[in-house]
Amino acid sequence: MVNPATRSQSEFRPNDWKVIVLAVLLISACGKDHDSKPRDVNSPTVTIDTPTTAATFFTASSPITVAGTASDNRTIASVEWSNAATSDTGTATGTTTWSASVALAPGDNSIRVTATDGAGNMGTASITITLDTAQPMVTIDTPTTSLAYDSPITPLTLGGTAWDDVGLIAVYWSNAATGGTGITSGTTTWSASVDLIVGTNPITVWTNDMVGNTATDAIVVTLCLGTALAWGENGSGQLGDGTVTDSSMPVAATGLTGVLEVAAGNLHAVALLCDGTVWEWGSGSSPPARSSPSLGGRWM
Ligand SMILES: [Ca+2]
Ligand SMILES: [Ca+2]
Repeated sequence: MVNPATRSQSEFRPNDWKVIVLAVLLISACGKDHDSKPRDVNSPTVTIDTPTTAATFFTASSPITVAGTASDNRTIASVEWSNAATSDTGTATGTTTWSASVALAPGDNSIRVTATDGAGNMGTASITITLDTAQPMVTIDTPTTSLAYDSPITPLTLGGTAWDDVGLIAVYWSNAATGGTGITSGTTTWSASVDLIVGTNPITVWTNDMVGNTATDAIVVTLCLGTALAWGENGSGQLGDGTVTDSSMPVAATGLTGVLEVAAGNLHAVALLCDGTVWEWGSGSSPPARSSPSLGGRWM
């Protein structure tokens, strides 16, 4: 074959142009392949490290700094955040190491961070940050809402309620007289069985919310375990032991514990219990002539 370049124009044949055009196209295509990179199909990775690497966090203050890192096989173009609770969005400062100041709404804030590479691939990370704005509350309701109570029994069941805007970790109790302390059953409605010693028992109940705010309530419980003892003539049941038999030895009035005070006449007796009730027995009580104590009323 004769080289077209060495032939005269009159010797140029139509197929020679096809050869030249193909050669130009090949050179052009080879040049383009040499300059371009494969398309980036790898998404960035983004992590939240501050305020925690955990999925949830509780705080008492707003705004809060959210920060972390991002990485990509090529480059990170931007890191952006959004807060579903406030509908706020923003661009973080930095890319591979980034941070943002995010305002919070009371309660749960679902925050999403999105890192985008130069090809538009995205990677995301999320955290729920809960803003706790209120102090908790706790009250003792059982056996009384009063500041003091005389108990005829031990252990004594204390109970009450507690509240917080976000959540309570637990409700605790302590008895300064015994050194005893514990966690109650339940939180919003709680109860505890507390051991008492004879005498005064200063008892404190407290609770903590998720960010460490504390509420307390207190009661002083006096344990009285007294009994009523008597001896002598018993013809009217005035000894209260359930018989009408005289006794030269002290006998206990049946069924009475928590006796605070006793008063006696010739043929009858009355007792004030530390729960505030008054019991009577013997002649002249109402109904008359009972040999065992019966409930007569409540001391006012
Ligand atoms: Ca990428
Ligand atoms: Ca709270």
